[in-house]
Amino acid sequence: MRKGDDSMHSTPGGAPVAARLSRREMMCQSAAALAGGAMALSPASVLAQQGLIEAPPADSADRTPMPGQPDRDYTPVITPNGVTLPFHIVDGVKVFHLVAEPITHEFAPGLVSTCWGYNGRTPGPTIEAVEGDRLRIYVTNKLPEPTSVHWHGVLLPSGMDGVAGLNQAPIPVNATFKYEFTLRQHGTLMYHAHYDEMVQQALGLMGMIVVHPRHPARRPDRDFVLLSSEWRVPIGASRPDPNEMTDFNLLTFNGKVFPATEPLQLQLGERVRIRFGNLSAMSHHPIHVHGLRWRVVATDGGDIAEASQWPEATTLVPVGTTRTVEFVADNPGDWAMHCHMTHHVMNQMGHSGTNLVGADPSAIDALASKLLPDYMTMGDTGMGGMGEMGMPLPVGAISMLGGAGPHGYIDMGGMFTILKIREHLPVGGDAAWYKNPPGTVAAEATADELHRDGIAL
Ligand SMILES: [Cu+2]
Repeated sequence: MRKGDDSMHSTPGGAPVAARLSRREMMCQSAAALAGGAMALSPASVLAQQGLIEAPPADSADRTPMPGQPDRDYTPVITPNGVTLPFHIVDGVKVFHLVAEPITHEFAPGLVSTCWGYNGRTPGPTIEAVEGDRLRIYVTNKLPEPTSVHWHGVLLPSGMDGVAGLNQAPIPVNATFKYEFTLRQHGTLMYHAHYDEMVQQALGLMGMIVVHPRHPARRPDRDFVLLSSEWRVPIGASRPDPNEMTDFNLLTFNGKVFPATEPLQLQLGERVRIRFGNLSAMSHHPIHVHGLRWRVVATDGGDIAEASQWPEATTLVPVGTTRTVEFVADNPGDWAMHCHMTHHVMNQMGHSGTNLVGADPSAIDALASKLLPDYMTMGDTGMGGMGEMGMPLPVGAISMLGGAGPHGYIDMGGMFTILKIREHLPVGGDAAWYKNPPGTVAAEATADELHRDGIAL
């Protein structure tokens, strides 16, 4: 029996269990386990037999598998607007270093805030590894208060789980803690602060973890991670308000609001995987894709058996979960992908105005323009096009909607991005707007067409 083996645990009364078994009893147990394979299974083995997790490596305590390498063992994930955390290998262990610290973060051009992040950014860099890898993650705390890191969804020893006070002491200011565990699963997981959670997550202390299978049945051509979060940045404030509970005004994919979200560029026919995570404080996000449909293939609990996968064009990603979807990029074009909650696809200034839809502002305009020659009441006919007007904005604010598009202004903000599917992607750089084949763009109906089809106006 190996030193450190689980079966060597002590009973409350005294001697280790193994010491109380006779040699004959132990031999009988071993023989039965070998013959039947059903006795003396660890809980992890039981879960593995049920197909809920990958089988733990039988010799994980003695031998670390060869660390997985990008390209050779997996197709590296793409983190739009983000980066992957570098590692180096020491004695077969992948060594990572996260630094929790105050950062300067740009939600979109014109809106810069002081947030808290890892290694200079929010979300922190994506941690990427392979099932069976042993990880050693150093966490240095440069925040003004203690912190800790929880590895969300990772199956690991209790003392590595990161809940301050429960699993470990908080990491003091300026201290560096070491986490170490072997990955015995694959999937889309996350990491986030687990000390003063409400404040530390509201200020940005979060990131994604991607664990690739050791022997994948198939690889996607492109593999993306998008982490959703929500923020309250009052106009003119220099940092997010972590006390906000309901009225969030910036909804982000990987820390950015549209138009700052980087488009996902896809070659026609590619097999694509997108891993959505949600570490918003309060909001679930129904993520909707246009022009395509996908299958939900995994959650943060693991893979969904193929027979149980279901097709969707909108996938709800609840708070504190991941949802992995796969599809074939079979429809060329520029396709919106966004949270379907309408307040989650507009920015800061759009949430708290007075409702003027249907009001007649002409009397007010006449009076006010005597004092302010440029005065004009807005919003009485709706709020479309407001971002386009290029009004001067207060410091610490961005336009409530949008960015320039190929057919005018795109009246969207917040948790909105674009999938660009092309027959030929440019090498490096962004694909230009899609050129629709002639006759395939919605346009004003002609009088002849209306007459032909019996549409009376
Ligand atoms: Cu949403």
